[in-house]
Amino acid sequence: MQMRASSVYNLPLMDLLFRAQSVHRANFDPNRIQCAKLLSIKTGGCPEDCAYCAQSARNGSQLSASKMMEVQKVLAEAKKAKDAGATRYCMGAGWRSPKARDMKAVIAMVEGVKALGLETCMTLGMLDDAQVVQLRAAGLDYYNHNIDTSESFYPSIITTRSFADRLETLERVRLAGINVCSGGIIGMGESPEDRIAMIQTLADLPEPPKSIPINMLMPMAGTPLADVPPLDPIEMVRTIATMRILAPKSYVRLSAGRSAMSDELQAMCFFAGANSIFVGDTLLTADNPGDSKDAQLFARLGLRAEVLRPCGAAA
Ligand code: SAM
Ligand code: DTB
Ligand code: SF4
Repeated sequence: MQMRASSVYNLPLMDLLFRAQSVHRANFDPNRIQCAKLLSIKTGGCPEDCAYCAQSARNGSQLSASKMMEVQKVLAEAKKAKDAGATRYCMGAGWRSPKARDMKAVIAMVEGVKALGLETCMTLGMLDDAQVVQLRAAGLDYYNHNIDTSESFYPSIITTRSFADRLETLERVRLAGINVCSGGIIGMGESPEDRIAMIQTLADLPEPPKSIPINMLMPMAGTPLADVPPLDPIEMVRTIATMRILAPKSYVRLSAGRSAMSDELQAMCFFAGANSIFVGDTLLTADNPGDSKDAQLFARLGLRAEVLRPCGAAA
């Protein structure tokens, strides 16, 4: 029977966790975590008004806009990430959408990172029909484009593009044969019903995204959400557990926000079914715990990093 997020999210926590961990074990090795590395290939100066984001030119954050990184520099960073144990390399740009003139370098990055034996992911904003075809032809494995929150809360967070725009790009990506990576952010002042609706929307896509990042808001100085009161961390655990139950075969990523989380909270998130993290000491612009802290965390919890089989399928 297909579960509804609304019938699961508010279960007594022990019941929710037991269900989520049972679903998780039926589909994944519960002691393996996928390690992805992020790189901002073009930072800041973004014309969108996403209230959480340090890269929006409309927000008062101090971030100055950079040019797109050179391909060779990106590949050198990707090689370092591979040597440190990452299996997926995610490249992000502070764009509303890529310009035609940007595509040549973007494609060279996909091809080069893939040639290193890493899975590739890009997050570049909205894509048109020609761009999804170009990215597919380059061999892009995943495209990240988050729905971010519920349809009804979305206009309180972003006004420069609509929820429907986001869904449209996701559908283009899917139809082009690129794996969809899509999730959202919690802790932006949304209600539990908004979190439930976001989870349900993701689960009800033509197929659930294969990769689902769940971000805890990292309040960025100068943004409209800089002073939002912190969310009860148990809501993060509930969000992950519910997402795991509704998308049993997807990677659910405990994404932004780990630098403010205790080992114990992260352990609960893994028990709830999170099986992917971003490694390294920076995300796009914000802090992340870094490799030595994560090595200690993995040792404490008996977790191991996932490795890729030669064919590219996750072990
Ligand atoms: N510009 C592209 C876009 O918006 O799709 C790609 C980059 S954008 C920074 C990628 C995602 O990072 C956003 O959709 C959002 O979910 C997440 N994100 C950005 N700032 C964040 C913050 N302060 N805390 C948590 N997540 C954040
Ligand atoms: C996603 O869902 N989270 C990542 C990735 N996809 C691109 C980005 C997190 C950004 C956190 C804030 C920053 O680094 O500026
Ligand atoms: Fe731009 Fe993406 Fe940040 Fe929104 S989330 S302001 S689109 S970089």
